[in-house]
Amino acid sequence: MKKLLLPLACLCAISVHAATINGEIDVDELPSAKRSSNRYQRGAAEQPAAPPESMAVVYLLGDFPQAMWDNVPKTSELIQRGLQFEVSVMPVTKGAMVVFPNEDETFHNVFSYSPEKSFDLGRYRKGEEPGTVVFEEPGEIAVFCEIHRHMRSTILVLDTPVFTTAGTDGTFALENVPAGEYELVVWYGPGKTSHQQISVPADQETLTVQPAAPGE
Ligand SMILES: [Cu+2]
Repeated sequence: MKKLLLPLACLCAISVHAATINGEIDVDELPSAKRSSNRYQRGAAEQPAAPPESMAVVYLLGDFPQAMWDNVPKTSELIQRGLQFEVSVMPVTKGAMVVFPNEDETFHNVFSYSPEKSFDLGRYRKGEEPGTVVFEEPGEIAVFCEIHRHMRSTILVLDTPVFTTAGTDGTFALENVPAGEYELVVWYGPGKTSHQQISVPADQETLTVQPAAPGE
């Protein structure tokens, strides 16, 4: 009987000893989103919606069981609506496919020149088949629209299954983190991150961390 239980020991440890990591990032470090909408051409027939709020992404680097990699979403959507990308940043795990639906009556043409993944989806509008891209390499993928120069977003391709987007108040929670040693990374905006080592003890259900300032 004891032998039969052994293969499950690892999975049991994850569910029993997984912790939630709470924290709050400094929202004053987030870039202002206001600047981009001012660039929209005057007299244009359609005015863009407010740009998406700047958001921080929080993630852990370390060793994770295969089951955690297997459980991350394989597909995400970055919607274009109101002549804006719906979010300022979208974190995905490497290998994920991103679909780019256009919910506007007008055409968009999403593209990126980022070295980890460059692409050009061509023009399509609401109701047409959206373009898709699979992101295999971790990196910070700057995404634009060829037609509307104010439109911008970032796809953050991560080498980890453990990540979250902080709320607009800066708070975040990383859930189901197995005990272990990790690097906690906060992404505040393009090229702006903080890094720190954290330790998740096996006997703790919640852990509160104070994220380092960007550049550390
Ligand atoms: Cu566009």
